[in-house]
Amino acid sequence: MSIVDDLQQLRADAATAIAGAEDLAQLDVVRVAYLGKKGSLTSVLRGLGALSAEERPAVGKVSNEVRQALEAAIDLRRADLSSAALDARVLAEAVDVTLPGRRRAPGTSHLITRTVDEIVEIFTGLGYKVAEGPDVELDYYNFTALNTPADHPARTPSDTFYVRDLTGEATAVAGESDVLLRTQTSPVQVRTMESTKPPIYILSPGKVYRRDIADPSHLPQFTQIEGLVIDEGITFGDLKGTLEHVCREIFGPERKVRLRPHFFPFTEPSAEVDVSCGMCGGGGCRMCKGSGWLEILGCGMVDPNVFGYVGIDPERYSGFAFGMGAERIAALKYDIPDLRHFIESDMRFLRQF
Ligand code: 2NM
Repeated sequence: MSIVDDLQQLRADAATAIAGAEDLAQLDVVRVAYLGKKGSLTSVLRGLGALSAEERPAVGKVSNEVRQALEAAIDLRRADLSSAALDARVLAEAVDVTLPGRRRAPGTSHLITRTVDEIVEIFTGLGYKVAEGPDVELDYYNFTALNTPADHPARTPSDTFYVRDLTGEATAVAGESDVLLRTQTSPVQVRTMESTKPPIYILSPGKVYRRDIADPSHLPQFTQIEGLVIDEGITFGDLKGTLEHVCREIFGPERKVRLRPHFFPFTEPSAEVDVSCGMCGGGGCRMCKGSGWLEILGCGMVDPNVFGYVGIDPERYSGFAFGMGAERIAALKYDIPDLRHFIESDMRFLRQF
């Protein structure tokens, strides 16, 4: 075998090895094995010294051709493997931009919040201002100034949440307290009458607290909306006209409104207001328990005794007041059979509204 044969054999072997390299690392191993300082080509060329001066140039030429051919083949293979590696990486790291994202349910206002807002807007449209006050109240503002007798059942600890000072720093008699969670928003109106000269046209929405067990028609905490008007010459007719307007705004223009005599300590005369049943149109059904009417609020002319507590002259001024439960209004308007739905945060209920 001549050196030229060796070179041709080496070229063929290297070509096979280059083609067989599966990645850039393997290709580099092949390159070092054939073309490196201690590689096969170098060892073949060591035999060059044994050749005659005539033979040497031809063999040298072939060896250069073999080196160049192998270098070219390696470069070509390297380019192929690099682009294959890039393709594989692109495939592995690919993100499907057409996949839909994870949707977040957008939040909405609670139905009670929206009911309060709606009723507030009806009254602000009539010129009323919104008045607010503390949830933790004094017995004086919640009961006494509202003409509620000392022995009234609503004042007992079984009906009202009293706040006791466990540090003993407050002046309340041991076991008793003049601090409570308001049972109505009327104390806001007492505070307004105390601090503001008539005319007064206010609406006081807010949370109130009563020691009731939650059931379909009672909640221990609910949202009350009370209104108060004090001006010269205010009559029961103004009260009736105002409430008829508001009831039709809330429930729709086709509904009828009626007033029934009632009693409240803070108003005289007092009445309860019914709206005709929207489910049966007044004929009687399960919704209105056969009566054709739904009770929606209490009202009356402010008792002169209340004026006495807040320093308003009953000879010059008269006024009316009313109160309604937002949960009850919403339940009647949207046919919700159980007030407890409003405080349970069950998404299956909340999503309906
Ligand atoms: C009601 C029913 C009737 C009422 C009375 C007063 C005040 F402060 F003027 F005396 N505020 N709210 C009132 C009257 C509330 O709720 C069912």
